[in-house]
Amino acid sequence: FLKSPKTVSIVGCPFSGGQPKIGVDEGPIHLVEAGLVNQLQELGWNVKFDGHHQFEDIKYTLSSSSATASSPAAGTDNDTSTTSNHWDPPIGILKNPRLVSRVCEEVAKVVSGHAKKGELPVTLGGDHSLAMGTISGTLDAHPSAGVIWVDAHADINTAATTESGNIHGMPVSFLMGLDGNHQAFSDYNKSNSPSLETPFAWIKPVLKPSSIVYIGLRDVDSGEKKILKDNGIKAFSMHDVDRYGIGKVVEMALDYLNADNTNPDEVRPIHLSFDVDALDPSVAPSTGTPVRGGLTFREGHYICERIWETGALVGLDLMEVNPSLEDDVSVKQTVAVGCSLVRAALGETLL
Ligand code: NNH
Ligand code: MN
Ligand code: MN
Ligand code: MN
Repeated sequence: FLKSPKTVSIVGCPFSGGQPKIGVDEGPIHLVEAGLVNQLQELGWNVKFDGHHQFEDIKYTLSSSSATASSPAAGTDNDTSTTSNHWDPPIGILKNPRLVSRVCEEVAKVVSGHAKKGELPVTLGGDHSLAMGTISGTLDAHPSAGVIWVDAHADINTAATTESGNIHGMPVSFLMGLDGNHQAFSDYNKSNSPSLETPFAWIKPVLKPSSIVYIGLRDVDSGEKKILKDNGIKAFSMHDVDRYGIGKVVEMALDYLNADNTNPDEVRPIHLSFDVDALDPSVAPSTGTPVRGGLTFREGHYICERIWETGALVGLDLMEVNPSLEDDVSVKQTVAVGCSLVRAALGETLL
């Protein structure tokens, strides 16, 4: 399908509602300002980019469709995403559930639309809750696709296990339709005030537990460990990267996904969801939840290069760059690494 370079569509998603720190919504703006579009054109890609997505109208629609829309929004501190709005109160402890749901629903349509035209969607976050949208979109266009999720975190908490209530720690559980969410949302429906919508009802549980492989994990919550185990989900932690080396780990990840391919005659399409916090904080400091002991610059790039080399890449996410964290030098460094990972996944470094 994507043998020779054609068209890449940049899906810029300035969105931070899946976590509490402001600034991650500026990630895509900084990545593009750093010259990413030109850099990809120089690699021979036809690049489609017509500005970042505006999710403001979603906020507006949500707030004005709420029965209590005339009352002022709660809270005035500048930490917009922890300030819950009257039109989007928490469900359990989940923060901004309706906003996150609507934004991801739109992203899913955009990504699927590009992918169905044969383009390669590259989504720039924004926080990792957006992957509910990107992966739904990819699987809509390429139903046999497998996911490689590169992250310090597993992002597979359910409404029953999350300790933070931050939805960027949960997207995989929604994509899989795990039980812990069903229960929480059916409880919510019983007590729901009819003016407020039930979020995440649009998500189809399209991702099988056997269709994802993790690389880089080192900060996994205890509830998540149980979920990974109970569902037999393949995960290569930093311990595995140390033990086998990154080359072997990526081969094992690719072999695992291809062994499970529903169509044994094709190389299985791959969606790569890359959370920049998978990299060591010395390499990518400007991110919301840095964890020591991460991937080196080369290990991160190797993953991208090897996946490019398979010719099977059908979707790419680069998430969680937060240009308002750490000093200017760190921000520049993190943005530059982000651009560099995208270029590596799009064929830059292979001779
Ligand atoms: N596991 C934690 C949570 O659910 C942290 C998730 N943070 C991330 N994930 N940055 O990639 O809140
Ligand atoms: Mn800025
Ligand atoms: Mn993540
Ligand atoms: Mn992470």
